[in-house]
Amino acid sequence: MDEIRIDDLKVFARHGVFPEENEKGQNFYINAKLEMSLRKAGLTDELGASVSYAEVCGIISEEMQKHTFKLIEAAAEHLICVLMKRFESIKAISVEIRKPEAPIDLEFSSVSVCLRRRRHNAYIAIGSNDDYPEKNESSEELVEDAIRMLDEDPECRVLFRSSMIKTKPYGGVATKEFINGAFILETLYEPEALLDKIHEIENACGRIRKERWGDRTLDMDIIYFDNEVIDLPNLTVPHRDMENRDFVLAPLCEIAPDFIHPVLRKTNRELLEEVKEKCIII
Ligand code: A4P
Ligand code: MG
Repeated sequence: MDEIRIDDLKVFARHGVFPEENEKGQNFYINAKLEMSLRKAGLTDELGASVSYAEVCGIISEEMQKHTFKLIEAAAEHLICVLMKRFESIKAISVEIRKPEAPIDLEFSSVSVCLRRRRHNAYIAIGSNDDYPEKNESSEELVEDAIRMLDEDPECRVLFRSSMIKTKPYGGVATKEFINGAFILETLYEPEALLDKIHEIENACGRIRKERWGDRTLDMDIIYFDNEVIDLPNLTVPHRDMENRDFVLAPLCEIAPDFIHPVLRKTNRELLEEVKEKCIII
């Protein structure tokens, strides 16, 4: 991947754990690496086909001064989110923040953090078959709320979403009808961090884990994460059993019919055609 690099951009700002750092301020030095295709800019010689490094420097300087973070990790994370939102053509960003005047009573030249984030596409199935009386919200409203909460997260953006369908309960445990759908989420989170985020939103929407496959106010499952195959104790991707569920595959086919299951090597459309037990009712 091509790169635009910015080295040692000097910014006077007030980040730090100690109150005197927030009051007095100090110099920070920032390195940024923007990974993107520069072929078009190289061929056309047009700035519009690239990203203006002057604008990037301006944004970094302004954001570093506008906020006061305790940690340079948080400052770097924030810079990455802002730059990724502003420039859609950037595929990945590394930001290094150096702090040569950090309050350490020993001889050293600098301390620094370096963060790298890249865009991923997560394919999420969403479902609900219970309302949330505490918030006076129906299944339909809970599903909308959850999608909005993810879209509003600085590290996420909903790219495409399916329509919502009503389905009969699958698995023999849940009793009420479901609302089901799917969406493609562009995210800077790595898979486990995305799972944590999803659980946080499920909890905010009144999810109580009583029994597996039972009635629920909100359930979000990571069906695919790019083309990755993940086998961790708390996360299996592609989602196990998704190939047997038309309530997952039908919405997925609306938004990504040709996406290929990285293990079964079949498209969503082919998988849907093979599902035996149909439970879509509308
Ligand atoms: N987990 C592992 N892999 C994943 C993944 N790819 N995405 C772990 C999300 N979570 C994953 O899930 C249990 C644990 O699975 C999580 O803690 C996570 O670490 P859960 O959401 O707490 O419990 P659950 O949903 O009851 O279990 P499970 O096995 O995820 O059930 P499903 O697969 O979500 O199925 N019928 C209709 N018509 N529509 C539905 O939406 N949903 C279910 C639940 C049953 N019947 C349904 C529907
Ligand atoms: Mg689940």
